[in-house]
Amino acid sequence: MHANVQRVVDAAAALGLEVSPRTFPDGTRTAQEAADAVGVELGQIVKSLIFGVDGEIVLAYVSGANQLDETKLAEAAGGVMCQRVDADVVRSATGFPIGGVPPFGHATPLRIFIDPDLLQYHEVWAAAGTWHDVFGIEPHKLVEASGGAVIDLKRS
Ligand code: 5CA
Repeated sequence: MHANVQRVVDAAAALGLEVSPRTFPDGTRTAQEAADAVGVELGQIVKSLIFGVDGEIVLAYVSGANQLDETKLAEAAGGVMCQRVDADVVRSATGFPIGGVPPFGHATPLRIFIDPDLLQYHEVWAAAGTWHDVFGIEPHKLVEASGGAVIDLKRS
């Protein structure tokens, strides 16, 4: 198992979750690639997106079918300005590369906001730390384990 994946499995265990990542050699770097690899709907893929809100790094879990509305995320976080951050900031805040950022197990504690559209599925799939590894989880477990706030974040 890749060391990043082991970190995700260990972080899950620390949260009381047992996850079984699956490896896809053709890649799961984007939500579409992950959906195609696993054979699920695009909406079932959890995008773990990092943004800066008034200088605070925050994390949003967004359904693969949706685009994040930066104004909504700023409001959800109680801030004003929301901006995308660059790959180095993603790496330092989470410990993982863009395209492999998992929903938990990060290098720094991050406030988390969750797209409610993820809750309509029995199972969703999230990155497990690399461009090739993902795991399935019941969305309500993801909400409970992450302590994230479920709040509308999607661009309409
Ligand atoms: N492994 C897949 C499915 S779980 C995955 O991680 N998808 S993702 O959507 O969560 O991660 C890719 C996301 O990173 C893109 O949707 C995009 O929003 C973001 N991204 C891509 N390039 C950059 C960049 N240069 N800086 C910041 N964010 C980026």
